[in-house]
Amino acid sequence: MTRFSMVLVVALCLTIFAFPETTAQLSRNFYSQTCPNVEQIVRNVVQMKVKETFAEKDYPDNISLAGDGFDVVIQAKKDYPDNISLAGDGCDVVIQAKKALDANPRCRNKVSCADILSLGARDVVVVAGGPFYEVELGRFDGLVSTASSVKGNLLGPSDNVNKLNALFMKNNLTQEDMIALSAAHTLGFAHCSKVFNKIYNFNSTISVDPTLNMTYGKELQMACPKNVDPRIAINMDPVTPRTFDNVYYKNLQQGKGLFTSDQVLYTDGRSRPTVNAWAKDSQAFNRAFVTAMTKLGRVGVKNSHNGNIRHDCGAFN
Ligand SMILES: *[C@@H]1O[C@H](CO)[C@@H](O)[C@H](O)[C@H]1NC(C)=O
Ligand SMILES: *[C@@H]1O[C@H](CO)[C@@H](O)[C@H](O)[C@H]1NC(C)=O
Ligand SMILES: *[C@@H]1O[C@H](CO)[C@@H](O)[C@H](O)[C@H]1NC(C)=O
Ligand SMILES: *[C@@H]1O[C@H](CO)[C@@H](O)[C@H](O)[C@H]1NC(C)=O
Ligand SMILES: *[C@H]1O[C@H](CO)[C@@H](O)[C@H](O)[C@H]1NC(C)=O
Repeated sequence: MTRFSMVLVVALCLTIFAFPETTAQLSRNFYSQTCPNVEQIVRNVVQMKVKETFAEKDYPDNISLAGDGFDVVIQAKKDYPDNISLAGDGCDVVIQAKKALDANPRCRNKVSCADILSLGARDVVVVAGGPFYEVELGRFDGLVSTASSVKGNLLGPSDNVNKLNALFMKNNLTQEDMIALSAAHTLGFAHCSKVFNKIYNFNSTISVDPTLNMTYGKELQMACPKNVDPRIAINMDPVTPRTFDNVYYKNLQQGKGLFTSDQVLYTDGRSRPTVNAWAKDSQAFNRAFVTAMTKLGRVGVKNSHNGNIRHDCGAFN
């Protein structure tokens, strides 16, 4: 899927690396004795990846994505089925950072993939102009990773506010957290297939989504013709796709939410006031985002009894 926007997908990747259960002891200086440079090492890899991504001349037409729009970082160039790209290229930044850490004798096999992912998500936000925040560390990596075990923990592009709230609530996150984390779609790309229902009248009885801004709808139809190459990716934020900002909410006010699950935040009277507030006040949004990311980072944390430190982030030890 994507190479750049790492954020909500964090929710997704966290479920891959660390499944819910007990809460281990998290702290900001967890690696101060074992790997004091962990933050710098991860940041360097993330910064390099972002630079590489944007240096590509053919950006973004030639970039194919994975995932369901809650998309992450990486270089998924051809494996477009969601599960394949996430398992493979989808977590490439994490794998690269792990390599960089393990090249350092002190850090070797000390830093969990789940922690690398949490740091990397923060670093992408910062590189893209979003808020800095301290990341709590000390997660272990999960010992189980199956499609069936994450099934109930993934959102879809057509989900409504009830579904969004239910899933977040299950993970001790509020509607505010949900709306804040949805702004991860201020960065990154998605596959055209995820918006076909929204931009084409496949059924004569169903018209094009009435909440869609028709100017934007026409642009989407141009970018995503019906016979589009399934690898083609489109920006999730059509206005400031490379900047982490509250334009995501301004877009929703204008009917420019890419997914139904974005636009419903404005359509639904329960979430609309928050969308309006954060469209107006970027500092309030930044604060809410940091709060929500920190809470998300506490969900399902593994400890040394039910997790370990993976040697290879893409495989069990
Ligand atoms: C991806 O999902 C498809 C269908 O759901 C399944 O057949 C395939 O084995 C999965 N691939 C991986 C790598 O999990
Ligand atoms: C949610 O919070 C409750 C009470 O603190 C806790 O028992 C439960 O494990 C938490 N759920 C998750 C998914 O972290
Ligand atoms: C078209 O309508 C049928 C029957 O109402 C429905 O099952 C199907 O999901 C619809 N397809 C799309 C693309 O909306
Ligand atoms: C739709 O988008 C256009 C162009 O970006 C904008 O000028 C217009 O105000 C939007 N329409 C609505 C209803 O917000
Ligand atoms: C994009 O596609 C072209 C032609 O298919 C290929 O030559 C190029 O390497 C691709 N670029 C990326 C970044 O995948």
